[in-house]
Amino acid sequence: MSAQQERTFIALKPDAVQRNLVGEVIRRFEAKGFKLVGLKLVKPSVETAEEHYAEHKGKGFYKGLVDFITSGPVVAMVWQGKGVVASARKLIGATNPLTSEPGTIRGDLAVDVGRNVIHGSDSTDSAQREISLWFKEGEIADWTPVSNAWVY
Ligand code: RTP
Ligand code: MG
Repeated sequence: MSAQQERTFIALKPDAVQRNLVGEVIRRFEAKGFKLVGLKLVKPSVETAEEHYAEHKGKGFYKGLVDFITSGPVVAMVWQGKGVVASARKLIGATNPLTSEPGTIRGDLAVDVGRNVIHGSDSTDSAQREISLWFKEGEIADWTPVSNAWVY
């Protein structure tokens, strides 16, 4: 796999959909230079949400988190590009939007830790796990830009 083929899983949470922030967030990823290779609107099942956030099982916020993420449609996406996993986390900002830097998605667009607009995989291993949890193989389409010469 070349560096440019690294992939991450991004989900716009139900608050992002309700607040009409879908275009704004996608714009930031496109403008950065990453490539959209998977995209769908889904209302997650409790099973998917629980598996997605399995690392947080047993924590005080777990049930509220699963309830929130299953409360309405989310925009599930796969983005591809060099260093996309770590870079997406930087674009997204810290978990608590009150401490996320201005200029980040959460820093610019959110206030509450339980309504922080977006999820991004925290490692390449998590990305692989989450992409296969949310997407079937045929739902991801790599494509070749007419020219990448001004990004890479
Ligand atoms: P995410 O997984 O959603 O991308 O967020 P993250 O990596 O920045 O943060 P993580 O520690 O994985 O937490 C997952 C989500 O749980 C909610 N949370 N609430 N009340 C709390 O103290 C608390 N801590 C975490 C947040 O919505 C967070 O995005
Ligand atoms: Mg996380």
